[in-house]
Amino acid sequence: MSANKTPNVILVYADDLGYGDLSCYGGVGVETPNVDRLLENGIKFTDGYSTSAVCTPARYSLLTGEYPFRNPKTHILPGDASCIISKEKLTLPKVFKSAGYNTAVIGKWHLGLGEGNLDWNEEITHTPNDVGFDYSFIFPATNDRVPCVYIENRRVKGLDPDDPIEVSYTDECPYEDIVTATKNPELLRMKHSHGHDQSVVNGVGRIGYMRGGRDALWRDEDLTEDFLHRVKGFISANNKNPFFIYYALHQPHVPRVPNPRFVGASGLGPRGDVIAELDWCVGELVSHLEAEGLLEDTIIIFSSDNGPVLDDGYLDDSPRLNRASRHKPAGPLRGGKYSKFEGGARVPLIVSWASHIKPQTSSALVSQVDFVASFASMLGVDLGDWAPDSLHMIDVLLGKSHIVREEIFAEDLAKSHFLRQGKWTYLQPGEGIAINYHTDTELGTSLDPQLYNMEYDIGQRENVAQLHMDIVEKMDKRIQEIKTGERTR
Ligand code: NG6
Ligand code: CA
Repeated sequence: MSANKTPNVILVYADDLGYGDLSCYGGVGVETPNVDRLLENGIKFTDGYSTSAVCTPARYSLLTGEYPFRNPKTHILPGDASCIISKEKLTLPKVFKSAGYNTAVIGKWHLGLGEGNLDWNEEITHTPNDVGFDYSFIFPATNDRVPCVYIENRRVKGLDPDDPIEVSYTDECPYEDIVTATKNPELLRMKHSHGHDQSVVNGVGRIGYMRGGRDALWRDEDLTEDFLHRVKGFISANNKNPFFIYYALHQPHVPRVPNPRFVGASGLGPRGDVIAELDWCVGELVSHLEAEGLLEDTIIIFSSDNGPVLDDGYLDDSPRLNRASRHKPAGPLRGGKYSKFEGGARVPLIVSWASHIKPQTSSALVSQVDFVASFASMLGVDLGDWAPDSLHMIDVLLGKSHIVREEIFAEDLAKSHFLRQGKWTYLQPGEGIAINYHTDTELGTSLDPQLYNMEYDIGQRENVAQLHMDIVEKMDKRIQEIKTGERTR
């Protein structure tokens, strides 16, 4: 790479991939050779975090550099929610754009579209294209929420105007003429365990009701190829100028419906098979960059939005098969998706840059909220007052410095927080259920304060709060300070 050329950046962001789901993170019973290979020129962060144990808030922080609590709309959004990133806000793609990059988001969005009462048959006025992406090819929310269509830039892709789409998230189905999982369970090829009993699309029950748009529906089996194809196309079209791609994979989120080529690939059932599919995508991405002569000019970041879950609402046999093979999606961590324990927001994080980074492991505390400020500092972009929680950590991310974040601050599904400072992790006390019996997740909720020493208790088994009330008080005060302050940067 010539000295004055800025590197391309591709952020590969998995959905619900756990700390124990990659072989390079010591995952038992999984093989992810392509992700592992990123480490031949990459850093494996052992203490990397998103800001939330669920998707929308984690992605909000990733793209805006602010903690989710600053925007009260950062909950798991329905498929017809308005866009929660305002148009004027500085975002990660805007940082790249102002440095001359072309930017794209391809994959899962889940940050809302439009400005309320969205008409899916018209141009959409508030899309990723309004918050910094030159090109977008997304599905609106999750692969288990309607509408099951792609949005390319401002329009539903492949929509027949004579078969308009309607979407509803009311409790009762407002359309008499559609198939629902409750009415027509015989049409399901994958049964639900909880929720997912509304519209049936492609033989799978979903959250929300939709009618029409038949030509525009995606097939779960094709999502991977459809996204990968666009990623490759965007790379090829931009091989002469710098680009940023937010490649938001849908795996291994439910419903787990791999392409037939990956059925049975893992021995762990559909969840393992879609992880094999995800790994294949990373291999394809790297090969394509190589073929375009761009691998050495491209930083690849690999991470996940939140921790893992086995039964997230469909009976795909994941709990039994994972137990049988002793695969633990969260590895040594306690809890998982939705949880305030480490399994919720501590995720795999790899930064790879061929011929620039030597293989290494880092235990630096790093948060995805820092990507905005880190790339701004790499590119000389002034943040002004935006991205109030994002720290300049580019040298840590590229393995050139060990001056690290002093604290990690993240939330669970219920928006209760945990704070990590050095070896200590403190979980705020609060009301609520301790275990989600649907997903079989320990949520970390307790009326008692919890303090864990991460140096010898990564599995958070021994609450030592009573032995260190001074630390508990100090950390609790710090959480209040963060929540009442305007910024942490
Ligand atoms: C939950 C869904 C779950 C998943 C999650 C969002 C039910 C019973 N559960 O409400 O399946 O879609 O929302 O996941 O409907 S996330 O990764 O996008 O945060
Ligand atoms: Ca997720």
